[in-house]
Amino acid sequence: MTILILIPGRDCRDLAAALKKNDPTLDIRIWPNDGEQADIDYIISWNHPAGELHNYPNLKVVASFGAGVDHIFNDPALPENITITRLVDDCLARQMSDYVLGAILNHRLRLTEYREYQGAGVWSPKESRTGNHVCLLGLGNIGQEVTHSLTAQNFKVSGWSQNPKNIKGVTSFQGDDELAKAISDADYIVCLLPLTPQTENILDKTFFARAKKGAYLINVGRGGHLNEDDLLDAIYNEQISGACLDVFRTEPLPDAHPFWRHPKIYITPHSASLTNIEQAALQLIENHRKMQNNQPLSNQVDRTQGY
Ligand code: NDP
Ligand code: OXD
Repeated sequence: MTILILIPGRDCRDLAAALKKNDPTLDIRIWPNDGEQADIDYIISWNHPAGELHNYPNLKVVASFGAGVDHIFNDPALPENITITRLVDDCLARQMSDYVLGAILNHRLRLTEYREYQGAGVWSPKESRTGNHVCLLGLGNIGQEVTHSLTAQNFKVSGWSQNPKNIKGVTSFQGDDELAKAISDADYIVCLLPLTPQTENILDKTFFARAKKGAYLINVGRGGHLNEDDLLDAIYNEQISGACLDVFRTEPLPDAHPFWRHPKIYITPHSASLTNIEQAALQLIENHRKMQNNQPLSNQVDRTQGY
């Protein structure tokens, strides 16, 4: 009964220590120092190398070290008979609420514009933007928390998901047929979808053409949701007034990428909401215990839906 932390490129000693703090009896290994591979039945993964999971003949559970699981489904050799779980926690959702509110207010109050004026020594007051309608694509654990913080700030909020939702103060739209209606009147569009074959490239030229002229895009879902060239065209044509992007097709964003220096694109380094080690350790240990006791695991991912 051994846990393997399989997160390439990250120093995982803090996570191992947090897991141990909760259960000192655990055998925890950090990839690539995995020892006897047959011991390992529970893997904590973020971007594991494709095919790697087949090295562990007794693997039962792969736990994502984040809310998203697209990095796990990216592996074309994902073993069939394993359970996949993800992190669902209030801490992630609250950070994301702050980020989305901050991105909206930054645009609304023209704070980035004023920072540029400051650099040029320009004194030029302007009216704040008045747009007040936010549409959230994705009303899951994180999306719902974001709607609460926005309705509390008196934004008009609508949302789009697969299944109907009944969230106080939120107009809910469902399914592909209602996407155009969901976004047509929104001043701010926030993508908080999981990346799946159904949602890949959803933010493309057809989508932008259906949005309200001058809408502002906030993408905190995944880079694969966005057709980057279509966004650049939509901003150039003033169909979209600008974008705040936290996630990208290639991360880190390559040096020569046009987003780095675009005056209407604000970027952050996939930091909208970062996994809190202590919170994550609690959930991971709890699920590990459930696995040992043959109980159903929390926050299981539906493999047919991909999220
Ligand atoms: P959930 O699985 O809880 O929610 C996903 C939501 O998307 C649900 O409302 C679901 O609908 C909806 N959805 C999925 N597929 C479709 C579709 N084809 N059409 C319409 N709606 C769809 O995920 P979380 O809220 O926990 O996280 C969402 C995503 O946020 C993560 O997958 C990750 O990519 C991203 N994320 C980004 C972070 C960052 O720092 N940038 C941090 C954390 C997460 P329904 O409710 O009907 O099932
Ligand atoms: C996540 C993320 O999915 O940080 O948790 O992107």
